[in-house]
Amino acid sequence: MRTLISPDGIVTDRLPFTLEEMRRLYSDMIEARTYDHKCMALQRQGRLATYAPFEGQEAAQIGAAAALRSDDWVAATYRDAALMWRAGYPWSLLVAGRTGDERGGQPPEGVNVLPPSITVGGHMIHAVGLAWAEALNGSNRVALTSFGDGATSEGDFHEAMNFAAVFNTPTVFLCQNNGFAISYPRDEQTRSESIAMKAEGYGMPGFLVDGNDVAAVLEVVGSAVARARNGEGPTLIEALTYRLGPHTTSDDPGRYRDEDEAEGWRERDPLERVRLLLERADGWTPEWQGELQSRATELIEEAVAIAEALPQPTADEMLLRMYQQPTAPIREQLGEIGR
Ligand SMILES: Cc1ncc(C[n+]2csc(CCOP(=O)(O)OP(=O)(O)O)c2C)c(N)n1
Repeated sequence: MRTLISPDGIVTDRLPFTLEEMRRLYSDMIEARTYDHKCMALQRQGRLATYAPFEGQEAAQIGAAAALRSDDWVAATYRDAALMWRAGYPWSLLVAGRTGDERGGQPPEGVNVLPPSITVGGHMIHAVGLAWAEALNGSNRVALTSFGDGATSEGDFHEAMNFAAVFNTPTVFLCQNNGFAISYPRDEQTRSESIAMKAEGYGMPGFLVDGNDVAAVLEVVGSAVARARNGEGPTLIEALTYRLGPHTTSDDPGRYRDEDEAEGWRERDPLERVRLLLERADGWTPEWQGELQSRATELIEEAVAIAEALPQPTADEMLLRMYQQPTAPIREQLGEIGR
């Protein structure tokens, strides 16, 4: 498993990033965690619908997004807000989406990030299609798709991986193995020793990376992106991490896992190891931490205010987004609400 920074902040190999780059990654992870905590609180106040927290997975998501160019494609899941944000999707739309507002699922012009997939695994084939289209059009954009360990049991995973390998599409498959698919543990999900090793059966490279190490994730995803951009085809990456919180705000993990295990993973916190590294390199002070935290809080509060100030959606905005021509059931629903 590729690791560059140990849990106690020691660099275990030559770090191919500058101190300034590490400070930026740290700042991004603070912003992401602030968003995550805020959304949990908003849901408890009844201001958001179900929310799927990503605490503990910030390094996997921020590191992966940092490896991309701003015009690359991202197809991710309900748990990938940090990845989607770092790739260009505004926090305010992510919040709006979680209130149930369909406009939250409409990325701004020029942002090549698909709305989050709630259907487990369904978006992997979209990423392959996007990557294939880019290759056919002669661009050198790549598509990264992120999914959980549970998604690897879906038929879509097999189709996406096989098609990508056969057609040599510039796709990066990023599996965030966070230990569970709701209550189902990773060891029961597949008899493979690792998810990364499944790559071999498809004829593509597979890598296992410490998903709580932002530098290692950036390095490994960066190499996969470079290969894809260079016409060398797809890669499967397994980022080994842990979901510190519940599956969603409707879940009680105490019913299926030992919370001591979660506590153990807190010691491998992806933010703390970078903080320790920066502190040792004179790149961190409590004052700077305070500034980062206040700035992050300000930005997230602003995003929530934007989302909550959106005027009530019209019937058109709710119902006419999906199809070019409204289907019969949609026409019926429009009729029911008086249009
Ligand atoms: C096709 C499909 N089947 C079942 C579900 C219900 N479901 C939602 S999340 C989830 C578990 C997914 O686990 P994993 O892929 O490991 O991702 P994680 O939630 O751990 O990030 C399931 C079964 C769904 N949304 N879509």
